This record gives sequence, C-alpha cells and structure tokens, in this order.
Amino acid sequence: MLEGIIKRFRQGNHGISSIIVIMLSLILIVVVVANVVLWGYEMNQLDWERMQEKIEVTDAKCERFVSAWLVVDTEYAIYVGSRVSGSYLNTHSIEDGIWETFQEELSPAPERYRLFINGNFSIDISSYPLNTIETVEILLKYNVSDTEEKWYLKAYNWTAQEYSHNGFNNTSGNQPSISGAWIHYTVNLTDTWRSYVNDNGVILVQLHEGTLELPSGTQTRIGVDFLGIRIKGDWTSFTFSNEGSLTAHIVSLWIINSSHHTRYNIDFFVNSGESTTYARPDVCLPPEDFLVKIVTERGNTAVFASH
Ligand SMILES: [Ca+2]
Ligand SMILES: [Ca+2]
Repeated sequence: MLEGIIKRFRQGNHGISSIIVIMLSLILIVVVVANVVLWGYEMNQLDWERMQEKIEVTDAKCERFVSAWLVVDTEYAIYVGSRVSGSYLNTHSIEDGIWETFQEELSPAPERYRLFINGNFSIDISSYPLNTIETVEILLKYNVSDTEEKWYLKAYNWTAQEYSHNGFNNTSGNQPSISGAWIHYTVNLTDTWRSYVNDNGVILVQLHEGTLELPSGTQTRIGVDFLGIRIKGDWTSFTFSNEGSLTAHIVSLWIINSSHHTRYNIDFFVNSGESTTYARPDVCLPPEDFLVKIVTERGNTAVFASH
C-alpha cells in the first residue's frame, strides 16, 4: 500500500520535471530564433545603408587660405594710459558700431602723455598648424581725438623678448589726418611672423602712439572699434559630393602616387545631396599625378584621379 503511494508520487515528480524541461527548451528556442531574426535584420539594415551611400570626390587642389579674423582673448593690459569706456568685447566686431576707448596718461618721469596697450591673441594650432602658415596680418580700426600722433602696431618677439615691428611690411606707423574719422590700418608680419608667434600659437599685439607730449600738451583719446589678426597660408581642399540618400561619414583619406601612400584620419560628415569642401592645412598634394581615396564609416570608398 505504502509502496504504491511512493511509486505514484515518483511518477508525478517525473512528469513535472519533463514539463519544466520542455518549457525551458521552448524559451531557449524562442530566444535563439529572436536573436537570429534581429541579427539578420540588422545585417540587412547595414547592407541596405551601405548600398544607399553614394559619395564622390570631385576635386582636390592646393590653394591659398586666409583665416577668419581672430580677436583678443581677454581685456587689454594697459602699460601706460587708461580705459575711458567700453570693453575688449567691443573690439571683436568691425561692424557692431561700438568700440572701446582709451586715453593717454602721463608716464613716469619724465612725464609725457603716452598710451601703450597689449592684447593676447591665440591661433588654434590644431586648425592652423604652424608649418602651414605663411604670414600673419594685424588689422586695427580706430579713430582719434587729435591728429598729432602716429600710431604703431607691434608684437612681442619671443626670441628678442621685447615688443617690436622689425620685419613688418610697415614700421613707420599710421597718422590720421582727420580727428574722429574711422581708419583701417593693416600691418603684415611677412616671413618674420614666426618670431612673433610662440609654439602654442600665442601672439601678443601692442598698440601705442608715438608723440611724447609735455604735460601741457594734448591728451589724446583713441577709439578701438576692431583689432584682430588673421593667418595666410597654403592648404589642400577636397570637394566631396554626396548623391546618396543618407549622410556620409568620411573617416579616412589616402593620397597615393607612384612612390607614396599616405593615410590621414578624417572625421567629416557630408549631408545627403550636398557638395562641400573640406580643407586640410597638413595635407600636401604631390606635384605629379596622384589619387585621392576616401573611406566612409560604412566601408564605401571613392577615388579621385588627378592628371
Ligand atoms: Ca603721446
Ligand atoms: Ca567694434
């Protein structure tokens, strides 16, 4: 009697175990099938995207570049003189109709009316590597309250450790002929620019006047509407055309000629239907025939041949 009960109990247990095994197996099969379907779908999606991508290189050439104007980072340091109104931010735009005004003050003995202001400018050397720069220009837009002074633009010579304009295209200064009239005054640092830009791309620009008036003389005011620097050099520009229906992400670029294969990393997006120019100061095209090859993130390539 007891043996019969134990036997039925064991048979019942066996049945439950079988059901659990079957259920677990079913769950496992569902999970595996779902993953396979999902993986297949993703693969198809990637394949589809890769096929839809249609990127071309339509041009590659060396050309001259001129950077945007770079403006002062912080407030000007006044060596002699005073600030009357405004701030350095007013010298950032040439068209905003607002300016910063400074005034001559008496220098330490012998007392003379002088004005010296210095501004810090930074060249982003990741955008403009120093070896691609040919020269640097400084532009000042200013007006003055009297025309008795000549005005000079100089820069800190990191080698000589002093402000200087040696080697600039203009070392004779600029003298306004009409008080209150706005004047654009530009100097070019020619091939001596490298002495005035340190290895981090910092250039310190100085503006000062040149007449040493006695305390009984005129105390001049100057309005600085704009003070900026810009860079001129050579770089290589590429034109990419995306005729596909998806945005293309270009991740590498090759310059190939008979003797060299050079690879450059790129991180550049071209929107669908867009033709756009991409400039690289650090890329040099060979003088003879060459190929430009690009690779997108989806693995497509495009080639441009120069003849
Ligand atoms: Ca003076
Ligand atoms: Ca301004």
